[in-house]
Amino acid sequence: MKASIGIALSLALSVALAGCGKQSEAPKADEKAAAAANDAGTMAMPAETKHGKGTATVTAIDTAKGQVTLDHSAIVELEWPPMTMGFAAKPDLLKDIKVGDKVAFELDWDGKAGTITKLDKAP
Ligand SMILES: [Cu+2]
Repeated sequence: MKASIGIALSLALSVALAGCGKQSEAPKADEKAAAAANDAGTMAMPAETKHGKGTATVTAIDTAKGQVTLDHSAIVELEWPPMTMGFAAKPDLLKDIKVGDKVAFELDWDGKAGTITKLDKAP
């Protein structure tokens, strides 16, 4: 019982890792899913949304597109190492933030893209 939960958990974590930032090696299951998705038009594979939080330095902001690039520290909830990557963010969250700011943030990760749900200047 415990072993199978552990295996399921590590599988879920490797999927999350594979989706984060890099797209070098797609697992075979993903290729099949992609082929199936092509057959079904624009249907995407359902993915569980995960929530994570961390700290970062802002490296770029695009309020028009609603995007922010963060040089973030490790995010334990998503098993992510530190890296720089872009996230979607509502313009409202970005209005008091500028490049170079240290921030504390929370995000939703759907397996492919991250959306910032909370963004505050770090004290
Ligand atoms: Cu990342």
